[in-house]
Formats: sequence, C-alpha cells, structure tokens
Amino acid sequence: MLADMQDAEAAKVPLSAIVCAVGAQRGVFEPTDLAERTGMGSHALLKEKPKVAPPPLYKVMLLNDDYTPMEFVVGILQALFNRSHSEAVSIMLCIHKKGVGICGLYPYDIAETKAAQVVGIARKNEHPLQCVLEKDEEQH
Ligand code: TYC
Repeated sequence: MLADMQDAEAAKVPLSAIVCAVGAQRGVFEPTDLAERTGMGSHALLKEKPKVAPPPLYKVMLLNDDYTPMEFVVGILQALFNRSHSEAVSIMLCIHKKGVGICGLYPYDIAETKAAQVVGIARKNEHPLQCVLEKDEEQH
C-alpha cells in the first residue's frame, strides 16, 4: 500500500484513485463509498453523476380587486412575467372572472422577488393589487 502511494506521488496519479483501486481489489469497499470515506472530490472517478433534486417551485398568483385597472395588470404580466400581450390579457381576464390566477412558476427566491416587485409597482401607482405565493405540489 505504501509503495502504491509512493508510486502514485511519482506518477501524479490522484491518491484517491489508488485508494479506490486498492480498496476495491481487496473487497474493502465499493468505489461509490469513496466520496464518503475520503471526501476527496472523487466524482470524476464515479460513473454515475450525483443526482441533484430540482428546487421546489412556487406559483406567483394575482388576486382580483375592484379598483386596479385592467391595463395595469396586463402591463405587470408583460413586464414581470414575460407574457405576450394576448397571454397577459387572457390571464388578467381569468383573474377578473375567477378571483385568482397564476402568473408563473419559480423557485422560492425568484417567486418572492417577483411578488415584492408587483406590490411595489402597484403601491407606487396607488393600486391595491395583491400578489400571493403558493407551493406547487405538481411533479414537473
Ligand atoms: N377587476 C379589475 C377591474 O375590473 C381588474 C383586475 C384584474 C384587477 C386582475 C386585479 O389581479 C387583477 N378593473
């Protein structure tokens, strides 16, 4: 083992590769144990990529009210939620009729920022428009 390590030094082979090879040869551990055992950044030695779960998404939703002008809501949907004019009109009308509607789905930090921007712009313009977040439970 010591000889192996010295050879690795000379040949500039990462020590983790030798630990893996010798450990596996002796049946001491599987190569996949290596990351946990050594913490030596051995992902390059593993065939499988580590799987990272996508972040949960949040629905950014607008609530209807009797005072915010329709054109203002359409402008918000175009400017902050990258909607075309016709998409924005149909989302706004849906909210107007049903009381609530989804502007978009985003990871939490982005959703929170969008909601704060909506309310900030609405208040500056003296409109009572409200925006809420809801965790999206669907699988994407
Ligand atoms: N109900 C508003 C009106 O008639 C329009 C409106 C639509 C307001 C959507 C808010 O989220 C909203 N002027």
